Amino acid sequence: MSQDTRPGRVITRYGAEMIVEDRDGRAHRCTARRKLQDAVCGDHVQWQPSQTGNAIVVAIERRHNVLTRPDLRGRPKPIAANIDQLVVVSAHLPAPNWEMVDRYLVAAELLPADALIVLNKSDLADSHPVDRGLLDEYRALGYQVVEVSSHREHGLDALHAALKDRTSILVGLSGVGKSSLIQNLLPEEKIRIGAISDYSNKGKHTTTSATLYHLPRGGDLIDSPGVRDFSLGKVTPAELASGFRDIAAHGEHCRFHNCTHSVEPGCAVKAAVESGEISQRRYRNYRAILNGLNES
Ligand SMILES: Nc1nc2c(ncn2[C@@H]2O[C@H](COP(=O)(O)OP(=O)(O)OP(=O)(O)O)[C@@H](O)[C@H]2O)c(=O)[nH]1
Ligand SMILES: [Mg+2]
Ligand SMILES: [Zn+2]
Repeated sequence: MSQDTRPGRVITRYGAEMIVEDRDGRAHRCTARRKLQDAVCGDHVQWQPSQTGNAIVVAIERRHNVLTRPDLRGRPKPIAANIDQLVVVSAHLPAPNWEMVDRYLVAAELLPADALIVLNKSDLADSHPVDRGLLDEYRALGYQVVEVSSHREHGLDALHAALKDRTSILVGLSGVGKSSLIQNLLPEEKIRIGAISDYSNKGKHTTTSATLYHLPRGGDLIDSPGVRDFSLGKVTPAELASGFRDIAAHGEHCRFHNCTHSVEPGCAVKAAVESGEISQRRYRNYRAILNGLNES
């Protein structure tokens, strides 16, 4: 490699072009070498400046993990890399899809990354109530649940604290307010947000590419394009069970070590569902995902 190869981190990517931030926090427009087409937001890279046009990304550092989403043909498409925490954002409106939340929680366990559950638009709690019992259920499983309103700037301190000193990514349905939360957490960086979305030149408010921001109180936060649904892609039944904390804990006591907790005798998970230690809802979600794995 030439001497003028420098370290940087991919902030965002649009097609073949990306923005790479250098060690001093300066942004550079880069193109990837053809073999490196899969560099994504959050990747640590080596790049070379150029006098004539875009700088060039010449190498991607080894990733800790990469969050993927199945594309239209079901192939895993990388969204963002080197993630410490998956922030699963729901809202009072659109109504939460708790099955999808469970799938994201499995994805977090498998990355591996921590998971944080955020419920936004608490200003709409009276007109669009959610089942509070479900929030308690997730808290009992050990997940932190933070309720916020980006319109009323409610709950942002708790969110700041939960995002400190690591790289987190906001995921969830389109329209739950992920980008609005970023705007609230980074009031003094609005110009930069504007600059980056101008660069995308799509003229839409909805997010089209994962983009990394630096939080004023420490930590990095990636905004990602919302989804209509999220599926896990290729996972094994054992991986799936390990992603459900409640099921994994009881699954150690099943008669068969490779129990899928569906039809086997001596299943400690089914016993725990019957005794109420595991919620019927979580078990139904587990079975629904398991059935989906058998079909694909
Ligand atoms: N009432 C209310 N509306 C909100 C709140 N936060 C965001 N919104 C509105 O929800 C809509 C969607 O907000 P966005 O921030 O674009 O949502 P997003 O999750 O980034 O959407 P995608 O980029 O499509 O994934 C906008 O009209 C926001 O003004 C909130 O706390 N309360
Ligand atoms: Mg958005
Ligand atoms: Zn079992």
